[in-house]
Amino acid sequence: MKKLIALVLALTLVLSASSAFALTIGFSQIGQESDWRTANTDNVCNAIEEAGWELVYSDGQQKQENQVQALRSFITQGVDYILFTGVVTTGWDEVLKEVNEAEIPLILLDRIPSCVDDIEYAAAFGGDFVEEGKRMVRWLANYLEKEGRGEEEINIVMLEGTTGADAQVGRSEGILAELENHPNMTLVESQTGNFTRAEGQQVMETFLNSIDDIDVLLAQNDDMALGAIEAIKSAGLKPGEDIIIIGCDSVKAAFEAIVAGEMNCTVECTPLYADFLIPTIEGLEAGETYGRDIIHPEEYCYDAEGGIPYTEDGEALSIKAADVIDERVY
Ligand code: GYE
Repeated sequence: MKKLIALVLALTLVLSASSAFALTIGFSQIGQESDWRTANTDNVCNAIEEAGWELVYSDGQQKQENQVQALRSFITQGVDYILFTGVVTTGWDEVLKEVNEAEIPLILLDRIPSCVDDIEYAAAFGGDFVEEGKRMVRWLANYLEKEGRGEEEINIVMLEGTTGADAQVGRSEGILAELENHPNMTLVESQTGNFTRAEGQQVMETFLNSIDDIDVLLAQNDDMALGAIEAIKSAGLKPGEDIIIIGCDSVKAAFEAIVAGEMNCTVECTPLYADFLIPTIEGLEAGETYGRDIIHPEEYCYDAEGGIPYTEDGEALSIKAADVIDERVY
């Protein structure tokens, strides 16, 4: 009997030593292109560590092949869960099927892959990118109306996100769809700025050099808008006055630009997924299921004065950025 107890004790020690953590979570992140991404990485990674789970983090550095490699290494390591957001929408079918075959629960967040209907996943959380694009144009139309410029011919330039990224595809779709309702608005030029400040600035410089009369900049994220602000200043123009600037994400730096009068609006896309993610993993551990719906967090729209409608029903009104800037942590 004593021998048996000793054996059980030894075995328990070996087992607990080999799994010091209750769970191991592999997180394949896209890269570090924007303030949004930094906030998202910090929020998710800190929450996993605070939950007492082991985090295996991989930064894909904007390369699909790096992310494919990371996913395969998560399978080899036998992690308990995989968190995944893909740099582009296409080309994930094979590797995500491998994840399914390995029976590792997959949680999709942020950018959803286009093969979503053909794979198994335990839960999915992402931005409503088409709606965000529509909000950018709805806010613009209602703002121009309020300024007495509702009938004016308006020239728009657009900075797009990383080509083929869910957030770029969706926001472009929403923006173009909503522009159809406003024949006085013309999209004169649109190019990618890869969701970064540096490229936002560069591309805006080329826009300013080649287009005479730019009324509005639609930037598919705030970082590109902030880069473009520098280009507009260098060209001797006043950002936020000579050119109306609308961004997306609602990061603190955009609120600061709005308060400084250099940016006009930012449509929210939250990077804070931890409050969904941690309870979901705990729920899955307890045997709960979450269905196939992609859950979109509730999001708002911020500007200098507040009070501008941006939803289809016209009921939600923009919030004054100065009123919330202190609460924004990213
Ligand atoms: O808007 C942008 C980031 O996928 C929603 O990626 C995300 C986007 C976000 O680089 O700033």
